[in-house]
Amino acid sequence: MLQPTSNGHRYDLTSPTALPKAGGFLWNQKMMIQITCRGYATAQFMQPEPAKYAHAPNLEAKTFMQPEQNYYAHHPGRFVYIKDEETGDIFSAPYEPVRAKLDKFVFSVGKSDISWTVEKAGVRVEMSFLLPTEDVAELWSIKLTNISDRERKFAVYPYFPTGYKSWMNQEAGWNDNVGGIVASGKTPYQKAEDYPKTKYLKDKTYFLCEEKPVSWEARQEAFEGEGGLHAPSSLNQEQLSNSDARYETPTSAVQYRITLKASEEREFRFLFGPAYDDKEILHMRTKYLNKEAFATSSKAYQDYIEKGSGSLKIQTPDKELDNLVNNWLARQVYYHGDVNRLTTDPQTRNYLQDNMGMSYIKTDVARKAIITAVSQQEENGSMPDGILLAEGAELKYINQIPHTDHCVWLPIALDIYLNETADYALLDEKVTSMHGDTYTVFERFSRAMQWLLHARDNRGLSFIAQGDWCDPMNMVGPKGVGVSGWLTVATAYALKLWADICQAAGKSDIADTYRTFAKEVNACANKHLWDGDWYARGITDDNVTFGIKEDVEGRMWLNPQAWSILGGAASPEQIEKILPQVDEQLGTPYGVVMFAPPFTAMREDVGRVTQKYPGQGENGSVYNHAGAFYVWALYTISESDRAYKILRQMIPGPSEEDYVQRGQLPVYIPNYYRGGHKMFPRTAGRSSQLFNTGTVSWVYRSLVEGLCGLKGVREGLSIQPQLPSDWAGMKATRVFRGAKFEVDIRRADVESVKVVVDGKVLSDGVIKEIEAGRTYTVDVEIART
Ligand code: CEZ
Repeated sequence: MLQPTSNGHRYDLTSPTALPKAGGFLWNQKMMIQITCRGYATAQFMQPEPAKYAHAPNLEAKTFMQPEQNYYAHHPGRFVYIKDEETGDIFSAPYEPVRAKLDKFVFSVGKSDISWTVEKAGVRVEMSFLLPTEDVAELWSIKLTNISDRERKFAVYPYFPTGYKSWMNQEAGWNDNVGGIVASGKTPYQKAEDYPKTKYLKDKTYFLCEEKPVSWEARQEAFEGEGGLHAPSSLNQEQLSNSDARYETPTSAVQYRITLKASEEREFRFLFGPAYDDKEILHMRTKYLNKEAFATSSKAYQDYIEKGSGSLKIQTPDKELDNLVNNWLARQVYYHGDVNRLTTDPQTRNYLQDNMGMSYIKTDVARKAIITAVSQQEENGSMPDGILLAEGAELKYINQIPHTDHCVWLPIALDIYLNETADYALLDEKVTSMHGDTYTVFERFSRAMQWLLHARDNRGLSFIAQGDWCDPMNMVGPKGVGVSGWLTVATAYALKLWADICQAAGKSDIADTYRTFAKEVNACANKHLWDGDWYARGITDDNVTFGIKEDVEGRMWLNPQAWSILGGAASPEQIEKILPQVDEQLGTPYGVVMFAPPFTAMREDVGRVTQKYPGQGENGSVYNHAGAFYVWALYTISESDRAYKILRQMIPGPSEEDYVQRGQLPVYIPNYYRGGHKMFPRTAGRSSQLFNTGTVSWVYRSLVEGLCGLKGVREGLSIQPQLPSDWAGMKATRVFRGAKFEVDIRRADVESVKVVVDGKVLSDGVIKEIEAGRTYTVDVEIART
């Protein structure tokens, strides 16, 4: 049903019904498209705010990318109907909308293209598409092959619905000038001052045909008739009716009539995308709509995706892990750092973490992001809720709600950047902020740490306001009194990291100061938040401690545990108590849940998180981002078996049963899998299908610096692998500071890690004076278990 092919470079799914929502995604810096095996698609492009060029046939709500989106017959998608002109039988590829039983179905997700091969009644349909590197458009090819042994006649109807464009103005029709169907609309607005913002938007959607069709349909109703999408009436006629849409729901369907001898094939090419006017459409046509341009674009897009292939390749006893790491994970990290989740105001914590991952992919992008972030630091040292990335961008959605954790992510992102580059000169760079003040990067970080220290109550615990990392935890501290247990221990972690950075930068006095602060904060956490076997999640405005033994719902939360390990609040004795509690209370077959048990009713002193569906999103799902923090925390205390187990649970498969339950292809890690496995076993483990998640930066880090133990330090590359105890060895290729390290890790009769580089034993396990361009052979021996 689901197989990796060509060394894990692709995944092939051979059923359209087993994992109906499974899909893949492609992106470039201007757009993103997610498409399911059955042909449903969600595409967005930036102008500069995210917009769509294919919609549902009804008025849609505008929102950020949401998990667990449902599909339905009229959902936007990319389809082709095929009619046998002799029998009148129809089916559609890839599967929707007809849902006919197919003789063969292969949905094949590649890194830089997505394709299908569908066979039915003696005809093979191959559909594939890719994106150009620079422009917003989809390059589609649809190929038919007669696989029967006689001549056949087919009518072929690509159907790319454009949907409801606007309640102010919409129309569509064939446009001979550009050679395709063009749907037009006007982005609706009401305030006169918004007119200039909408004036130059790309409000047209084009569906261009390389070869002129015999007929077309631009009006959704005319296309469907009484038959509906499963058997459109217009397909019963010899030709489509060439109807245009006049303030009616537009669509794009065209018809070809072809005769194919046995084994004969015929390929069609199309271009689908948004544009401002006919001139732009024509330009796109000339630039892309021919065989050569498709081939050139395909090569260019492959190169573009290749640039994000990351700094680690592994060969381990776990082939599925290898596939994810070697082919897919860096790609997902790259996506985050490359397009910032297609927003113009990414949440500050997301922006910093997405770029923390980018340090392993494109260090210059990460560097720039750190500067961009601190250039928006508030005058009091705090960080805003979102980072504005485009001219005229505004803080929207969740960024209008005050969260208090954003400063924490600064030293985390910087730490990784410095590990990878040793670019300590960054600290001395002067940055003038949008508010006009000028400080060095170093000073800005210190100011952010000071703000974190300041934003605490008289018990020394960190205020939560209307949220911390957990967005919907909005009612713990709206009065300005409630505190976050997680943020308190996270503050200590941030201070500790900052102290380490100060130390490495040669400022040991300052380092000592921040170390002392971290200790102080940890002492406060231990005094007020330790509940005997784990840390509480917070204390509300009304002084109620929650996330404790007495709580029936939301009893134990993962984040305070993970971060108390990271930040040093938890002593070895406390850690010994915490870990089995996490195993027992939060462990599930699909990973570790964010807290348990999930809430079944509103808790007004905790907030919106308790109103989410039990086991969904932050209400106790296997929220992989939180799981990833924990995995990294486990690696920092050499809990390699526990770390590996949880990391591994983030990847769907490899058993068929697990794939079906999660419903997702192992080509990315989703933001969550449903929790509540005791309450709702039927839905537990189900993937959110949302590939926007801070998880991947942490997972990548955990693999590079934890599992493989190939961590950058100021002087070079430190080597300290942490293999699961039942692995005899593994191989890794690590790209670091321009050099390549071929690492072979094996168990041997050694007490501690023994590192041999190009034949010489290293005394401290750190490879120093790295020469860019050189390939190092590294033999590592680790103790047997
Ligand atoms: O967003 C994520 C945020 O992007 O939720 C995380 C948070 O740390 C990330 O910064 C945990 O709360 O507001 C909400 O209820 C939602 O839960 C979203 O904001 C959530 C979405 O899953 C992202 O699409």
